[in-house]
Amino acid sequence: MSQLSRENYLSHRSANPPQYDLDQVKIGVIHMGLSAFHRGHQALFFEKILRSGNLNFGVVGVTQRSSDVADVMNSQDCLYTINEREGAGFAPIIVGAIRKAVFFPQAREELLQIARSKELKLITLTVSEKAYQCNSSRDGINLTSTEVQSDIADVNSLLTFPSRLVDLLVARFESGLPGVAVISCDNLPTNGDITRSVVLDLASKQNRSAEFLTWLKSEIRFPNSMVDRAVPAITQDSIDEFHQSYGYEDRSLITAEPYLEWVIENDPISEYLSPVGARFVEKVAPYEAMKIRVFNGAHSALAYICQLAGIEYVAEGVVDPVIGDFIKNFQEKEAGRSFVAPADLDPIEYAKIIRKRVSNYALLHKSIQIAMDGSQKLPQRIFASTNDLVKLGLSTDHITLIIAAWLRFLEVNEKVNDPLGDSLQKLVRNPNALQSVSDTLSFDGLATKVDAQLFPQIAKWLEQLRIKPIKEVLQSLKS
Ligand code: CS2
Repeated sequence: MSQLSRENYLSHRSANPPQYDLDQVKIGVIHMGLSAFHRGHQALFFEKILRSGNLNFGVVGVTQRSSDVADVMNSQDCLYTINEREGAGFAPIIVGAIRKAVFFPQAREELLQIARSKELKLITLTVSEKAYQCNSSRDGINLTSTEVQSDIADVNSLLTFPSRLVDLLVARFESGLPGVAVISCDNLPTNGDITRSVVLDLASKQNRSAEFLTWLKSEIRFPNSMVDRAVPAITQDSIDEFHQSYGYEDRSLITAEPYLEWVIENDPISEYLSPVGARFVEKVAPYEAMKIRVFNGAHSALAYICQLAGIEYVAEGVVDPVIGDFIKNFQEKEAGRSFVAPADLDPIEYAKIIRKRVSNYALLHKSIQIAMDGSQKLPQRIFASTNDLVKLGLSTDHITLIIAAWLRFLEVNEKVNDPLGDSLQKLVRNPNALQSVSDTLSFDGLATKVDAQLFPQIAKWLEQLRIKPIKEVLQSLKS
């Protein structure tokens, strides 16, 4: 059998296997949400720490909804490859940093033990935007009263990521050891502040002791962080192609772009993460705004435009003259002007680099993948910029067309991958475009509401998208 494993990994010399002793690695990190993004991004930072000779940064990766990803990881001793791709270039690295992969409901006791150990330094999260919606200050999926009131020691009641995180933090508190940092790596502005309030909210709803709540506030750090690297969902074709080239099968293969960035608010953990390339700054907010509005905003825009134009990969969309031009203008004239940029970054230069990165066809980043969960992504990627542009008195021509493209995407697809999909699709399918826009964008579950004075402008675009091909509509903006 040629599947990657402990027995054979060292023989795959051209895939850059780890040389440190896997048995000596201690678990220093609990990561919740064993996503491709975690494996392609944060795990690489931990791998670099291990490769530098500090073996205290092994990761236990926790899956939350099913054991599938953990099962595949375990079938190859938690070893996997990140294959960086650009053009015809390949740069694989076999990663050993994730030393354990577990499914929370099956491994709760083991995880509590790790939370109580002096080796634990860090908890990281990639749980996706929608998982934070249980914060009572944001609408959406609320914790049921049964979850809050039931016996919290019962693993069956630990259904949401915040309840599991609180569970781990209670164990840490009871151990009497110092607190740790909890770093959210999801694409949300103020992701650390949001995590903190979700955790504190839940802990007080659960009537946790005053001592625990005080400890939580003073000992657990929630630095905000900005993460950046395109890590598309893997396909069987990429697995097969890799197998052909490197002579082994990796069912947990990750394809990623070479670009890698992690900006974190100043925190003692910088002692370990800064030497391996993470950047520590006093305020993450301007970097996060740039990343989410100018990169992710453009990414989502491309996703809906490509979907409406029948284009499978965003890399094809961004190099199309009409679509590429539209995205450039959106980034330069609108998204990039909607906030105060970090002092060391020029939005126009930044946007140019983003378009170049997105044109990396070898990533095979599908427009349908980026289009998922629009109701969870657009509030921070598009709606926040829209409202800021109105406040600043700047043009909203492109951004309103992007919102209309999302609405049209909801309208024409039978089913979309979005937790609010069904409700929004019912509202959007109204022959009266203005009514459609106003009902959909006013839906309760959307965390940010678009300024209603723009509804007629959005409706005008939607009317056009209902009768004309998207590229013709984009082009009309030029004249
Ligand atoms: C993408 C992001 O799927 C998406 O919504 O926009 O995952 C994007 O690739 C990363 O944020 C890049 O850092």
